[in-house]
Amino acid sequence: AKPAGRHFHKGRHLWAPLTLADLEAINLCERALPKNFNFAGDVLDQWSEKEKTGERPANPALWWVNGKGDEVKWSFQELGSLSRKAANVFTKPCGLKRGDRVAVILPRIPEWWLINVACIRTGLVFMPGTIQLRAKDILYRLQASKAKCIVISEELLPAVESIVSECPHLKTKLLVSPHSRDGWLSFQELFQTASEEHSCVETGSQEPMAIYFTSGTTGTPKMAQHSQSSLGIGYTLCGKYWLDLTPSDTIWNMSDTGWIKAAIGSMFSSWLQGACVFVHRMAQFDTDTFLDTLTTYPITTLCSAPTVYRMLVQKDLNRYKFKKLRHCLTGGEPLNAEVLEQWKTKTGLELYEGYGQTEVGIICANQKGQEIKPGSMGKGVQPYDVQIIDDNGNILPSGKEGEIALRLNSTRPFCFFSEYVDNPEKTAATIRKNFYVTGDRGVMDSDGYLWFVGRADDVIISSGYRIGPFEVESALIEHPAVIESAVVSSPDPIRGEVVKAFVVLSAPFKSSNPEKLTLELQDHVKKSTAPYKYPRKVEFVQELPKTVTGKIKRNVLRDHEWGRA
Ligand code: BCO
Repeated sequence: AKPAGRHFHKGRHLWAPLTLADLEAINLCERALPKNFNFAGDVLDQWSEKEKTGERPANPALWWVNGKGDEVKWSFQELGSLSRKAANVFTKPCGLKRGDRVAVILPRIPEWWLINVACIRTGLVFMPGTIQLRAKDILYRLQASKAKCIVISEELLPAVESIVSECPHLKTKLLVSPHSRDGWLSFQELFQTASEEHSCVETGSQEPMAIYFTSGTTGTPKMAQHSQSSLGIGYTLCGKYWLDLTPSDTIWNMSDTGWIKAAIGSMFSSWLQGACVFVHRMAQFDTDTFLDTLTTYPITTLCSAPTVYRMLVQKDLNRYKFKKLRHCLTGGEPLNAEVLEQWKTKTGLELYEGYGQTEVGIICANQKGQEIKPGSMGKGVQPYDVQIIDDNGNILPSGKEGEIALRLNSTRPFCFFSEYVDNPEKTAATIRKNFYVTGDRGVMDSDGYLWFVGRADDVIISSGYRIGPFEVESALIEHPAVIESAVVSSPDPIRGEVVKAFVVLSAPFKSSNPEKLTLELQDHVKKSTAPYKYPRKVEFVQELPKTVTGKIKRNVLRDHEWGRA
């Protein structure tokens, strides 16, 4: 394959920039990965140039609103100069160096985008986290990653201040707030005086770019590390064929900044295609505000979890005339065929489902122009070869249920996560013969469409969140009423599935009022760990089903919940 990218040539420029066609060719394995790649320098700065020459329409790169009248609109040129200033904040007063890890736990504010791009410019490894994280969650993330810096907004100050003394590696605490705080550097103050001059680091294509914490059945979340190219190049085709974006489009991707879906839909896929990323900072999700936003702003492309569409189809959608909406997408959890049909009937728009994971991105989808089979999550997308395999790594024939897997060639695809940091065993456990196994079960039909069946393990997928039962059980056991618990999924008409806890009570609590105690336990979990994980259902039981060796049989409880007992 011909090497892509920075080839030297005569003339005004030292090198010819990578074109979108080069990036597509790399994704299609028609060109080799360049040795160096930097999303800020090689993609964002190219769109700035295209703005200057009029090759890109006058559409912002980022359009942020908060519903209270505040608005931010940045072109790619403004994003470029502002993120260079932010990059100088990191390298100069913060003293951070290429490869250092930075925990970025911010709500949907424009600084989140600036800071991520600044990290890319300086070769810092950003680690996004949802602002729902609690002190214990943050402590674990800072300790496990040995992060050198944390960036937060005011909401998280008490939680972070309660644990920073236990994080010896943390050198810099950066606060994004109009107010200053003792012991914290003020991002705003440093940003005001920072220079706009900054040379983008020539990062290697395989150099780490980001770490995402992802929950499993057991233990604490794993650190899935992505490279400069896996996120920075690997979403080119996703932006083009699934999101169907062009530089004239405006995409509203609803995901919280902590999840890879935000990186995919609100950064990489969208900006690779030069589209405008629209952001609404809704303090609390609300269907009326959501629908009003679609009628007020020229959003062409909408991406949201199926739970959101399930909530929206309950509304009288005839009352709303969407300004420019033409393409709707969904992912993060399975979409019901009925919701797809209702959305189409009520809005006239198709709903294109995509399926993927933090580790490998979008691997199958209903792409624009492709016939949709309601209930199916579409076909495998290029360059992935998606198959259904058995426990021994053999491909199963169509119609047979097995594990959803990706065939590996001799080298690991560049768009994969690089590894679970410091966890070679769990990294190795994702490989079965010559396949990467997703941990999800599914069926492929004779036309190559994939149908989701469920998790192969105990992970709960609720409202698009992936929730590890062990994390919820660990929070519950901290409460004096709980002797032991088992946490499983339970069906829910809106959220697909919800977290259900079966709890064995300690003697002093056995005669407590069950409703009151349920609320107390729910409140306790919301305080102990990210509230999205709290058990929406609680059942008090005398004992839990166990194996002869004493291991709790979550599967028995789960099957009972789903009527499969
Ligand atoms: O529903 P409740 O009110 O009982 O509880 C909610 C919140 O009120 C509560 N909460 C939040 N902050 C709190 C708090 N309680 C106390 N103190 C606080 N500080 O906790 C519960 C959180 O649940 P939620 O986040 O589901 O809230 P909500 O408002 O119901 O939002 C609904 C959705 C659909 C907007 C939300 O669930 C959502 O955004 N889901 C999508 C998640 C997502 O983006 N997943 C993608 C992951 S990446 C991926 O899948 C890879 C694909 C390649």
